[in-house]
Amino acid sequence: MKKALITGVTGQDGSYLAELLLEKGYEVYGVMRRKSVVNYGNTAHIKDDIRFIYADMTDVTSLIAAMRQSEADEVYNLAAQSFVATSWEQPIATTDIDALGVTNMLEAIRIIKPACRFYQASTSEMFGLVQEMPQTESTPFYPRSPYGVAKLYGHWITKNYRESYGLHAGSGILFNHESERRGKEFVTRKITAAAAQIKLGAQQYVELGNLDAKRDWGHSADYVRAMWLMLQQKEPDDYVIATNETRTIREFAERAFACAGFDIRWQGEGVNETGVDARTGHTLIKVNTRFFRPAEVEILLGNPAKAETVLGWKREISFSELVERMVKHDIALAERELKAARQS
Ligand code: NAP
Ligand code: G4F
Repeated sequence: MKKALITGVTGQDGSYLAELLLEKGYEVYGVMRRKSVVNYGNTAHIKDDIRFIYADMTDVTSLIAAMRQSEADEVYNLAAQSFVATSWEQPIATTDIDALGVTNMLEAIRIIKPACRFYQASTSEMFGLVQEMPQTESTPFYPRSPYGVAKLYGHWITKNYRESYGLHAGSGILFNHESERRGKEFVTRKITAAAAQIKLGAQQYVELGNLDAKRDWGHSADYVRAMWLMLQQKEPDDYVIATNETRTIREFAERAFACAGFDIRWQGEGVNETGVDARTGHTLIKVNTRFFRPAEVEILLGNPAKAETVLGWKREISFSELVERMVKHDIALAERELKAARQS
């Protein structure tokens, strides 16, 4: 039985990856941070199948202990301060976790079990101010946030440990991927949760930032398969995982609100733009500059040709299915919450 250690197991990707590895018969260990109230996050439904280890990416001794306890054959380093906007508010913590945390994990592997295979969660945010379209493994990087800069360090240190020590270490350069388990501060889930609340009359409208930004969106369940495939290859390497389709935030909102039964029409321009329901005339979307970023990544579009050819990876969940799944999930969740509130 293979043993895997997942950092960030309680997050979106960590939970889908844990499910995948459990299905494949792995013994799954998960790094979890100590909290004042015990919270298994997205792994609550499989918590009895995961062996949790309390550790923190900023504490190398805890990661050495996690390696010693798990004797992992594969480490998936998914832990991060992953919200780009917060990286301007907490640049030092973001750097400690997302940059130095990677070196801490690599050192723990090098000291305890150098034969262990290592996956690093790199990101399309490293392309930032994009230098070519679409982006591939050879596109030059130009990060635009403290998060992107920290992740670029993590990317290069992984490559460096591969070349310096011969570790089986590689990075997945993953473009945005969402799901029913996405954090509610990210724009897709913010929109699908709002569409559900508005449908049930619990909210009037939602405020968003830059509606013109474009993202290449896939589903997390598809993307964790690529992580696993990467560690099954004889040689370690880096791969872009993306859909090769890009859409604006505006388009995502139109599709999500349509799934909830609304028909969005846009009125006004710039900060005065609003999304109005064609049937009722109600304003459902407003722009608030509070959600604008000091430096924006205007467009991301990834070419996953290398992953498709070498790994045999292919995404299975389309954009429209992704949006539909998220909206359906959030409507059901909102209905349960409303029912519980009425009963209490
Ligand atoms: P997520 O839902 O925000 O999960 C992040 C995880 O990291 C959580 O389990 C969190 O634990 C943990 N964590 C944060 N700080 C930690 C620390 N100091 N020590 C230990 N654990 C810590 O993120 P995700 O969307 O699943 O993304 C997974 C990884 O892929 C991240 O590295 C992210 O940067 C990267 N990535 C994501 C995307 C995307 O579109 N989703 C794209 C490219 C790359 P708590 O539960 O305690 O907060
Ligand atoms: O959903 P977002 O916050 O995701 P972002 O910044 O693209 O980062 C995500 O994807 C990265 C991969 O490219 C990951 F590495 C990272 O960990 C994370 O998972 O914002 C997407 C876009 C941005 O351009 C933002 O300015 O949506 C725009 N946006 C417009 N209104 C908004 C909002 N973003 C948020 N979060 N909230 C808004 O109201």
